[in-house]
Amino acid sequence: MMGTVVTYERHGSVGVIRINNPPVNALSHAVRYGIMEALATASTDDSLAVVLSCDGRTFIAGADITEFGKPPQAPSLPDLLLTLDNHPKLTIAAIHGTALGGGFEVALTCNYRIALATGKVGLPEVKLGLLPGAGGTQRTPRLAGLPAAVDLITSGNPISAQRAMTLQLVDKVVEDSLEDSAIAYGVELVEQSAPQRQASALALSLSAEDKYLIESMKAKLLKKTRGEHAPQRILDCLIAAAESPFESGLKREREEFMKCLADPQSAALRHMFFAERAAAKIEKLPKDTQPLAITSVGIIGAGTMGGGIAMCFAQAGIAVTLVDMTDEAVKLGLEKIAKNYAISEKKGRLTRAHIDLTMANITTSSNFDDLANVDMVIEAVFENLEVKKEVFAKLDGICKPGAVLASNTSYQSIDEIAAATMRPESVLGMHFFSPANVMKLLEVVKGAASSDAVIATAMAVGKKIGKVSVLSGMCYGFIGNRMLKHYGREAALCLIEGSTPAQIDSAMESWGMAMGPLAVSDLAGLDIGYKAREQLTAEQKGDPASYMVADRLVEAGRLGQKSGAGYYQYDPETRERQEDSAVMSIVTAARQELGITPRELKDAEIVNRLTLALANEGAKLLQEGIAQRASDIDVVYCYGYGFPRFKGGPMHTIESMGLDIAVAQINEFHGRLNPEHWQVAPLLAELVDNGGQLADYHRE
Ligand code: T1G
Repeated sequence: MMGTVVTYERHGSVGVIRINNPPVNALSHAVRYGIMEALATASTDDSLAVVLSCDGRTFIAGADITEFGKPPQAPSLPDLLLTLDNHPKLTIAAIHGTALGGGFEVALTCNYRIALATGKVGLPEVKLGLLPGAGGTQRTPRLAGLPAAVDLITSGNPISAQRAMTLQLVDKVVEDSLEDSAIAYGVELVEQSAPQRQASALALSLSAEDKYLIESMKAKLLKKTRGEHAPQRILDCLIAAAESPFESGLKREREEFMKCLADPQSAALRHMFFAERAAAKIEKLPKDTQPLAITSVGIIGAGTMGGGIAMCFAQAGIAVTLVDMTDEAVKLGLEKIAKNYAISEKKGRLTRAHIDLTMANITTSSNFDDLANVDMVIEAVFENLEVKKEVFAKLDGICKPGAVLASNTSYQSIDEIAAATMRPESVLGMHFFSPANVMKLLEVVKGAASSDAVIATAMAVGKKIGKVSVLSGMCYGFIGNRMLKHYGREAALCLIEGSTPAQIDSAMESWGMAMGPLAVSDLAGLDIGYKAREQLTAEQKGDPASYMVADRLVEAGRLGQKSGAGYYQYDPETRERQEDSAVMSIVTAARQELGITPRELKDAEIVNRLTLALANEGAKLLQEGIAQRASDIDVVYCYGYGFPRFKGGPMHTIESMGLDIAVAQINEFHGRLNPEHWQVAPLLAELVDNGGQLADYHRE
């Protein structure tokens, strides 16, 4: 009757509508159609109550995101929920796994909700640039009150079944036998002549404090989300829920939902949802490749990076041996980790019990021999190739056969490091981003000899420690830092051509970057680039205009935040950045030395140059096979470099702009700026010529 995705069967006086649409029971057209049919059957048979439950690992986890942008197919979810809301029988949702988005909206439309204790509920639409478009903004506040609804819907984070019950969003929580319990619950409710409670019929008013809460949330979210539209629209829907009858609130919600669906920000965020999942897939890796089991890890180097990496593994329950050259160095490293955790505890992010458990996973040593039996070693020592080669040669003689030897290097050649060992197949890069215990990106860098199993292992262990792993081929700077060089070059050139640090950074931050490029340089330390340039020839350094100011700042002792001043002056207490006239004196002197007459630059030129410099280099990486797919590059930039997810990453940005427009702009830069910097990536030219898309490009 309803095909295989939805079945209906009777259990005594209770009808059970069961959904089986793996992997997450998304509300595809077939599912919506099947539920509608099952409700029709249940409305005329002699059942007294109807249970809605799901097979597999979770209750409905939302609308089918793959259907967005395609022609709608009846019944729509709102139509289905209108039928459900007015169904003649008592309806009960049986929740397990993660009842999310449209799935939770289905449950909220049922008269009652019973959940497995391990179950979670949530309305994560905001993470897709959307809002609950099937009554969620109208029913949630009626059941749980406005403050809880504001938090649940604007954060998009799931809550436990227990918490949901406290908020009146779930009526009963059971430890097991969910479907049987739901059937028994139905019988019990019928016997008690329980009312067919409709959330839509509940009254809601807007108190003065609720109104204040919503207004203050509008301001807070505008700042926090850097201009995302969905959170603002959600708050408007919640006000409508409190100020108007259900039907008109529902109508307003639909209008705001359709605006979100058409918004480029949502297209970008939905792109990122699938991009993050695609990044985990390694093309050409045999399907039966088994990752090695990693239960113990050695970290070499107890500095900032090594300590942060150690925290990632310890928090995932993996035994860590933190090694450095001296006991003193290791002791300092451990103290820094403990201090980091104390700050998290003070902020209420972690409990002392959790911290003690995590710290118990970390042992320390100043003797490499203690790494003889670990499954994996991650080297995080000084960024010098010779030092790294010595470390790997030593590890090669100590670690057990089959141990994975990874380097956290940002630039150095994995192949040269691997050649220092007798096991190059076990060597690869695992490039973390500072602070390693916070930043989600992990670049897994494949050496020429890295085996499939070792690559699969690094990708899997990355996921286990909560990272988003992206595979990179071997080139100087891998994916992220190779592109960053061009981004930084354009920022430096905009400065010396006539702009100021404040204009460049505020232009990029207003556009959506978490932090402007010059402020980022100050954070990382200007001396790092300075030291790297010292090892290069004049030719390798490129156009002096692209680094003269940075050099002059370092030579003036302005290393960035670490010295209290760089491109900006930093308040010693708040670390707030302030413009500093001394910097513009240095810039003016450099302009004179180079014979550059300053001109006015518009913010749009700054944004275009920096974003197109990234995407153009990204297209070269893609064509060289360093990145597997364009969306991997977007994942690298959104998870490792503060690129706004609501722009979808550099490659999605130019795809949305139109590759023909992007190429025309690059050609305009080629004609007006330094032509060596603005050579259109051959792949972009090819795609414009044949009308192709970056999203469809796969290197043969
Ligand atoms: N639609 C289509 N496919 C989905 C999907 C969805 N909603 N959710 C997951 N998938 C796919 C996913 O792409 C992957 O595919 C596989 O399922 C496993 O997912 C009207 C408008 C549920 C917590 O935002 O948060 O309802 O890669 O790898 O880590 O108001 O998936 O295997 O081919 O993530 O165990 C709202 C999104 C939609 C939930 C499971 N719902 N999903 O996590 O597995 S909008 C969401 C998740 C909406 C209504 C609005 C997670 C998960 P493949 P996975 P997981």
